[in-house]
Amino acid sequence: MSQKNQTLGEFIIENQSSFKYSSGELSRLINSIRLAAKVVNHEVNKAGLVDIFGSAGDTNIQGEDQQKLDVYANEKFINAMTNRNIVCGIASEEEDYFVTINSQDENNQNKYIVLIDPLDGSSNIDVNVSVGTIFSVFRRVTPVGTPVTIEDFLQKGDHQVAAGYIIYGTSTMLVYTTGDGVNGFTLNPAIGTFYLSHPSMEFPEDGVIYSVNEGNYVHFPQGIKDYIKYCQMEEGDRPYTSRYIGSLVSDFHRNMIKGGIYMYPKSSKNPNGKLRLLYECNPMAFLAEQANGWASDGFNRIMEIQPKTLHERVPFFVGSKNMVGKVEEFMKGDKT
Ligand code: AHM
Ligand code: MG
Repeated sequence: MSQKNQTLGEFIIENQSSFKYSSGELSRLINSIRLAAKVVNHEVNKAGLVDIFGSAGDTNIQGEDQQKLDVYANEKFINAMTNRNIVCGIASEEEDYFVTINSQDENNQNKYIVLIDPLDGSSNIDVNVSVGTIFSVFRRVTPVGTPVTIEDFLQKGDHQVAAGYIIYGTSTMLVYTTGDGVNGFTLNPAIGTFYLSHPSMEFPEDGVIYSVNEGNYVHFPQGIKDYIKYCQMEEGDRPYTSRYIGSLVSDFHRNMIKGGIYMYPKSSKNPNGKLRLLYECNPMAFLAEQANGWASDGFNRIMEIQPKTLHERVPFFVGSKNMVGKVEEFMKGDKT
């Protein structure tokens, strides 16, 4: 029985057997993400010292090259997973193509592939706003021991075996699911340990927060314009409150706790929206559904979309069930 104050390490061991493909490998994978998260957290927390230590491309006072934090995070997460012989392939929002791991080794029995957005919302770093890491885990579909192929990565979100995010915020948290609910762990930075602080997280079925970049309003489809007007109209608990950090992980996290919807619709500027199906939408959709929420592209369930390319984008609506349902109703009436 999981309990508050349990460490992430204890939680992983205790829950390993409840995972249907349990072999310990997935536990080791989550462990490697936990370790990389701590390293990246340390670096993200120092970001404000950039004027003292030097910015990307500079050499710092100790003679070390300074990297952009998203490049740094990408390296740390990929290294943590690669060096431990856990996964057979990784695709990252930071890389053009997927990385194959130990493909030549016939004894390589690694079954998992990972898709990762190492530092989402990184344009917020300069202004001290929370950013996040998002990850999605699948079992490979090609035979174990052979090189991974694009087919292993282009799976529907429905086939995810785990997904999660790390939020580098006022506290650093790791929130993840292996298909058995969503649990959140908060880092105690003094001792470098994550503790179970938010067991069984759930979106309230309804909420009063809508999160969208309203600066794009005139470019949105009519259905979304109508929904935004609906949110602003006086009736019942409306007008709703608008909260938009512009950092998906942070907006999602707040909405999951308080009840709300995050939207990145298509627009005349971005016909497929902005967010990436594989690195951002699928993992957040899996978490949302595991937390009693919902995720849609306005018409279809996100996790049923068949991906065609690694970096494809998709309109994204995620959050409290009834709110996402309402957007779908408005989009049905949209003839634009
Ligand atoms: P990124 O992957 O380049 O960081 O972009 C994703 C981010 C999300 O975290 C955030 O919700 C969105 O972009 C904000 O976009 P915009 O500035 O267009 O509102
Ligand atoms: Mg991103």
